[in-house]
Amino acid sequence: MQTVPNHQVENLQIEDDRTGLSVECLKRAFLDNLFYVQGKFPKIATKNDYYMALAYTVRDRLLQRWINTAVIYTERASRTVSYLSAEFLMGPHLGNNLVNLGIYDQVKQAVSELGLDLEDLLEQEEEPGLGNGGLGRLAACYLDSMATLEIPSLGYGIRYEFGIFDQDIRDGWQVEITDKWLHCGNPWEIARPEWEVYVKLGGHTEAYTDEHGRYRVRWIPYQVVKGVPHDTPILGYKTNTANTLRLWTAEAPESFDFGAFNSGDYLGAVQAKMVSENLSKVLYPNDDSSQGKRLRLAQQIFFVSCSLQDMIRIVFRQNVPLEKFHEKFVVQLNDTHPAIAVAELMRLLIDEHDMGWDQAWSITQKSLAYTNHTLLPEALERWPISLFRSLLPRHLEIIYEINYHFLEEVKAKFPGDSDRLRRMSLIDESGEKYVRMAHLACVGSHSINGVAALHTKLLQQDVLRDFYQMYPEKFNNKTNGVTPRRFMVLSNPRLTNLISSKIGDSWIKHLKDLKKLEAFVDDPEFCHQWRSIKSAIKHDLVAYIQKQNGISVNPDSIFDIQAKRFHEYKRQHLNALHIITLYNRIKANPDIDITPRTFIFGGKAAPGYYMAKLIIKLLNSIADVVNNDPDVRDRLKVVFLKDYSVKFAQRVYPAADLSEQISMAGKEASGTGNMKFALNGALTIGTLDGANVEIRDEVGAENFFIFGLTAPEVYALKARGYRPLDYYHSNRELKAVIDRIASGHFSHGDTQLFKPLLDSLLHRDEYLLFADYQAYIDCQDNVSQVYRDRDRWTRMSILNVARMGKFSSDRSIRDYCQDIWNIQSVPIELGECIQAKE
Ligand code: 7GP
Repeated sequence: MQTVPNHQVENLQIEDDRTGLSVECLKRAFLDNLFYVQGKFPKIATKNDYYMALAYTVRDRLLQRWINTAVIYTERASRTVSYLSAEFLMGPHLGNNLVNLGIYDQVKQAVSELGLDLEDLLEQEEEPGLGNGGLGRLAACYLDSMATLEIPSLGYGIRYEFGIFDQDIRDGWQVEITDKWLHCGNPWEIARPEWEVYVKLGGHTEAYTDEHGRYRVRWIPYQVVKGVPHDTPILGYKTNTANTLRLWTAEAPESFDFGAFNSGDYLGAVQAKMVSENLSKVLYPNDDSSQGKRLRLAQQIFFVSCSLQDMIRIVFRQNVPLEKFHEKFVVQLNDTHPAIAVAELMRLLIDEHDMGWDQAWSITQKSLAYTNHTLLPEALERWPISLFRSLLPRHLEIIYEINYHFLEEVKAKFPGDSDRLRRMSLIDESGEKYVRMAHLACVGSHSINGVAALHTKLLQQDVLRDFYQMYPEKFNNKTNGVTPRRFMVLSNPRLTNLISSKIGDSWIKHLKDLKKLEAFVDDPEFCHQWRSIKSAIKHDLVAYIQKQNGISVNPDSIFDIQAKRFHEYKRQHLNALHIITLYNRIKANPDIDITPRTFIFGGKAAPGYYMAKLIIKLLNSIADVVNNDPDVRDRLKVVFLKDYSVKFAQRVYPAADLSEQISMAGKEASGTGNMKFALNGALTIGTLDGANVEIRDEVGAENFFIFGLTAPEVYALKARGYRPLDYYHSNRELKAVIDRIASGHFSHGDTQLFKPLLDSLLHRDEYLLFADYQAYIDCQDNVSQVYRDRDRWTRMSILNVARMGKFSSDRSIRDYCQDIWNIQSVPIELGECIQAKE
């Protein structure tokens, strides 16, 4: 109910159809939006029309909160977090907004009274897949937590026209299809053309002397691109805070085309427009690897420059002096993709806003903070100097100057250590020259963090060791977390309701409260309910698999799931070796007593990553043989679920019994899927890598299936000289598995198909599958044993959930707020401010 200021009718209370939350009001608003926004009436409306009408109905309710939030932030000039990320993997908005608004049930009832099914409408949403995997999804979880904790924040990124490709599987191979997420329109965003900004690219620089006789540099670009912000409100869970995700689209500045148009060069003018628009055309589909492409660097400077200019606009609008930029904003760099911010903020302050170097440098360092997300050398971004100079000539000059001052500092701290200077320089001069973006990020930030305790330790000891020795005070750990709103309340309502019926619902905002579940672990009735819920969810997935893959699956089998990007270090092929081991045991002894298992895989491979795609082909080939071999008698099933996405993940996590987290120790920075599975009651089989270490510490070693070499053991083995062939020759089961693949058993007799994969394992095995094979098989045998004791398994499952409190993204965000951002919450009251402003 809202008060309408009206001088004739004081204090009249009406329920506004754009804000009211009652079922009647939602129904009216829904039909109104169908009519006036979609331009349809029920008789001819499509499902998509209904989805859009509902989305607009929900958006109206968001807008009320969003505008109130904006007014309060503006009035108070609140300190704000800017989260800069090339990826935001948001997942579908509608369901999440219903949960966070607290109107899921009302809306379900409203649409059902109109003869529609809410689940059906939710299915309609095309998710914005503007990210690859872990890093992009983490950014999305953090936006949810910042809004829930009422922390003023802005997410800044790129509004890619094509997000991550859709994956099809043809003849077992991955095929990529362009993702057209915008083709039905996006009801969640609002364009803000009035806040457009311009970004320069290419050209050259010129020195000049200004009117005060100071040495200055002017940049004459080859091209200018316009950035137009598109804003999406990000609502917190049961708060009035709605923060903003601001994504930039690239356009050609109109004025630029006129010359070409007037001279009759119509196509030339259109060409310039196309070149500009390319900048926000497509997401690079690589996870954990960097390609060094010009367009990618152009995307990075594009969104970073747009975002920093936007922050400066806000600073001025709020009458904050530019010298206090770092008091108004703290800018978190999500890996090195936005690391060019170091040079760009310096350039804006010095060249465009007349600031001196020292002051600009101090502001830059105080504003920026850097999160590293990977230990893989191939993912550390480096740009060839020639490319850098041709696209960003002014930034290169600034980077040289930063480097000069920085190396002076290093010399002062470590006199006479020229090798250290060479290692630490922002410029790699060992062969072709490169700019090292991680070094730039380290030097230009006041904080450097890893994403799990082990990861941060390895950064300090290895990847960023020199920087740790130089600036130990900058380093800190921020273990990742996930939002329980999307990954429990929305995706697993049955378990959510059971838990809340026992311990109340405070855990949704204070995940540590799940601890109270421990009191029920010996309650047979509760354990029974727990198990029947898991079973019901598994039945749903069985139906889905039947429909999607035409495979019939035994719902009582262990649902053993590995869902994540395909990468050799994540070792989906180690999982494959286990499947074939079981298959071989059955072939050797058809009556063997094996605990039935369903192996489920989901995930995409980077289109140019041949080996990852071959692993997908291998899994599908194994599925074909195992699922159809009469000897197997339904004891094993292998299912590859295509086109893994956030929407899809929400369906998969709740159904898992066993979560596969089997990367080679020392390679997975954290992992976040591991947390989502465990939160939904799956047990983990995993190596001591990334956040697995902390998950095991929390849930207790007795509730976790750990195996394999530790990170120090991996280093030691590699240092001694690792010989995979020795394992092959000395391990009978391993040899039989490899020989089975080599024989063409899974490839219709083709002995060449998987040879590249086998050769790589037999002769290099960079990720030590053979070294970990026996430990993995033994551990899996133990899993099968434990699963037979249903009571024990259920108990372990409950304890896993009860002890997951640490892994809420709310906890991560609180840690960032305290240790890095120095920022407090700003609660939002509804109503007062819009009207107060009139
Ligand atoms: C991922 C890491 O691989 C994963 O371990 C971590 O949980 C996640 O980030 C969030 O911190 N990294 C990426 O997705 C990625 O693209 C390259 O890293 C920069």
